[in-house]
Amino acid sequence: MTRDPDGPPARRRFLVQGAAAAVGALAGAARAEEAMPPGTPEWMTVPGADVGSQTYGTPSRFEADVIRNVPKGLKQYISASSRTPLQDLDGILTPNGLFYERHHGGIPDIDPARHRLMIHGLVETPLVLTMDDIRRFPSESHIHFLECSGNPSFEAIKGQTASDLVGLVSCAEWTGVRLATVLREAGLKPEAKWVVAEGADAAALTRSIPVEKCLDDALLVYSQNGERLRPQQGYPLRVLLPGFEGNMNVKWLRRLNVTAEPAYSREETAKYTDSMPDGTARQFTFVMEAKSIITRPSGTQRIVRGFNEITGIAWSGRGRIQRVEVSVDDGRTWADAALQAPVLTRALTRFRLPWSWDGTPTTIMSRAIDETGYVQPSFSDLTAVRGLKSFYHNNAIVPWRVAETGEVANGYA
Ligand SMILES: Nc1nc2c(c(=O)[nH]1)N[C@H]1C(S)=C(S)[C@@H](COP(=O)(O)O)O[C@H]1N2
Ligand SMILES: [Mo]
Repeated sequence: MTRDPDGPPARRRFLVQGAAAAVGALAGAARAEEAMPPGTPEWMTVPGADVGSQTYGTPSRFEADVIRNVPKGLKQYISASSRTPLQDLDGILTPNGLFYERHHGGIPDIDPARHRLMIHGLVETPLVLTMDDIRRFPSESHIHFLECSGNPSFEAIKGQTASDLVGLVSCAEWTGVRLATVLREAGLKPEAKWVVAEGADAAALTRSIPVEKCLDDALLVYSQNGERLRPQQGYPLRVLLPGFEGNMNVKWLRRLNVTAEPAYSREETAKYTDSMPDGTARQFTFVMEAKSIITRPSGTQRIVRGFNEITGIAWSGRGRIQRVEVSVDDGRTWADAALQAPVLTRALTRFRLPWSWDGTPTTIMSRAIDETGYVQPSFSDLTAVRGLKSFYHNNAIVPWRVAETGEVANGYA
C-alpha cells in the first residue's frame, strides 16, 4: 500500500476505542452535553463579537496558559530570559508573542526614526544609514531557527516540560537585507576579516562575526513572521546569522565595525566559551549542532493506552535535517520518523511517528541526523568528549519517561 508522506496512513482507524471513552468523559459535564450535537451551545444563540473588537488579535481566552516560560530562579533584567512553550506549539513557526527572549541589559525602547546603523572600519566608504535607507535595499525572507547556546546548560537538564529543558529555541520567517549587500555598498578593504556588531541596548552587546558568514547568508532583519520585529527581538534592526549561536545574532543593531581581528569582547571571552576536560577553553564555537526533542508526548503531559502520535522538532546549524530516529524502548531500537515538509536549511523541522502504547512503562527519545551525517549524541557520549565543566552547546538527546499511569516526565531527573 502506498502512503502519502504528508498524509495519514490510508484506511486506518486511530481512535475508535478512544472516541467512546471521550463521549463517556463528557457525559459527566452537563454543559458539555448541551454543546454536543444535536444540542445548541450558547455561543450559537447570539451574534458573536464585532469585527474590530480587537484591532490587534490575541489568542482565545481558553489558551491563556500558552505563554512564555520565565525561569523563577534567574534574577530577571540583569540576565533575563524567557522560553518558548514548545510542548504547546504545532508546525515549525513560533508566533512572535511566544518567541524566546534573552537580554543582557533589558529591552530598549528605540524610536526607529532616530535609530542609525553605522558601518565603519576597514571599508572604502563609511556609512550611516537610517531605517528608511536600509529598507530601500533589496530584501529577502527566509525561515530559520534561533537558539541560545545555553539551551540547556550542562548543569541544567532539569525541569519538567520541553520548554524548561530546551525552550531557548524558536523559529521564524525573517525579512531583511543581506548583510553582504550593505557591506558591498560600503566596500570592504582587502584586510577585512571580521565584522564587529554592536547593539544599542544598555549591555551594548558586542560580537565579532567572520567576514565569510557576513558575505554568505547573514541578514540585517527588520521583520519577523511578516510584521516588524518586536522590541524583545531587536526592534528596529537585528543581525540574523542562520545556524550560529543565538548570542551572535545582535539585537538593536547600531554599529558594524569592519576589522582584521576579532574584538575579544566579554561575550567571546568570559562568556560563550566552552571549558574542555584538558583545562583549555574552546572559543568561537559558532555553529549550533544538530538537535531534536519530542514535544508531544513530553514532560507533564499524560497519555492514554492505544494510539499516540509522537511529534517533535529537529534542527541543525549545519543545514537540513536528513533523518530523525525515534526510540520507544529506552534506546534499544530506533525507527525513522516522517519529516513533515518543508524541510528547510537551518530551520526547525517537524517530525512525526505513529505509536501505539501498550501501557508498559518505557522511555521515549529522538535523535537528529543532519545532511552532513552528524548524529545528535546522547548525554554520556557528549560528556565523554566535552567533560562536565562546559556550560554552553549541549545538544544531547532528551529522554522522556512514560510511567504506568501514562504520566510523562524528564528522563534525566
Ligand atoms: N544587543 C543584544 N543582542 C543580543 C542579546 C542582548 O542581550 N543584547 N542577547 C543575545 C542572546 S544571548 C541570544 S540567545 C539572542 C536571543 O534573541 P531573542 O531574544 O530574539 O530570542 O539574542 C542575542 N542578541
Ligand atoms: Mo543566548
